[in-house]
Amino acid sequence: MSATKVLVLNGPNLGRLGKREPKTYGSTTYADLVDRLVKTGADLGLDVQVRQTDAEAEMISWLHEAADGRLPVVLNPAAWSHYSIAIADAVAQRTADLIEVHISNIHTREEFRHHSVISAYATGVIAGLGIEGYELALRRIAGS
Ligand code: CA2
Repeated sequence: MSATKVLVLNGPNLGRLGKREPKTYGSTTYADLVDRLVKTGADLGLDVQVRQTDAEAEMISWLHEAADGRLPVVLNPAAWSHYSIAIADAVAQRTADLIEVHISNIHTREEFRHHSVISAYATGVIAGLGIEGYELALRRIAGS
């Protein structure tokens, strides 16, 4: 049987992981995150594709691709979490599990980060567990 394809989609500024703000986002670089998630996915029998964009239109096209292909998604919408109805509308079209992940605990940070407009349309939400949150999301997808 072929491996289940999963998209791990990352929003704006997450390509800067490991380069700035290690106290908030850890010291793992984006390249290391990609390697780790591809390896974790392979161990779980998943074909994981990790992508990052700073462009909202590109993220929406990836969410459409997932919806049309019935692909599960792990999504860190980054700052879009807090205001993008366009991303929320694209997530609402999902046809498979979509788990929202935040590296930091958005609920202990500035007030404007406490609410995610995406969460109502996600299967579940993981926040504050660092990059392990992505791996837990993949485990959940592998088991479902
Ligand atoms: O905790 C998360 O994963 C966030 O989604 C990250 C977003 C932030 O806007 C959300 O409130 C919470 C920001 C991503 C910025 O990532 C950086 C990583 C390293 C250095 C600078 C920014």
